[in-house]
Amino acid sequence: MALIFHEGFETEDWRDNWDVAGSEGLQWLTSEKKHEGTFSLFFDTGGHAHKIYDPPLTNAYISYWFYDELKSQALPDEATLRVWAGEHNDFEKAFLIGIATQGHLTHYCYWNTGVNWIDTGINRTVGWHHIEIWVYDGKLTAAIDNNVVCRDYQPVDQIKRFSYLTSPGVVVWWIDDVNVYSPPPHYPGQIPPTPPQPGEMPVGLLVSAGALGLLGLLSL
Ligand SMILES: [Ca+2]
Repeated sequence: MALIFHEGFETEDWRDNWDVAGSEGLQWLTSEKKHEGTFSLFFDTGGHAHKIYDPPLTNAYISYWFYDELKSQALPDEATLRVWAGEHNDFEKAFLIGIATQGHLTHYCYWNTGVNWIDTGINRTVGWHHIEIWVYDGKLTAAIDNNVVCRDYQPVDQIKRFSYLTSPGVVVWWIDDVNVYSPPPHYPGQIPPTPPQPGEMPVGLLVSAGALGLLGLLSL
């Protein structure tokens, strides 16, 4: 496994690592909420940030945390993480996950173009929630709070871009501790490596920590 990107939103130069084109001033660091460290990134309505991978990632894992304050309006729109393959505006090859009042007001949802918003059945609650997305073997699997909600979704076979977006007039949210690995440190259903926050640790230390975790399991 290799950690290829980490963002804890602890310094103002976070913008150097992201593209916020078109929504400058709609997201900012705040200590009001944080998953780790002192700050998280607050997204006001209409906020947007994304990363581009060229060439696209074909064997990768995205992990991040978001804070849901449960305030939303019953509008046909959403706050989402959008994971894209193909071209940037190709909804045929996009996967979206998060808060989607169009899909369900009190559950988290994911979206794909074939069936539109899908209710995960997982209750929205106030606090931090963990999203994990794997793209490997030409398909996508996603989990919320350790529950796999979408498995082996095939229209998304690579990550060309991933985005955070809050649609105008809908909801706000906070994001923290974004990690991108390629290849993934573990796969759906496998026990995650320890420690769970790779932070600024060198890859060599991560491997050692994972090996120690495995040894710990074997000794049980
Ligand atoms: Ca942080």
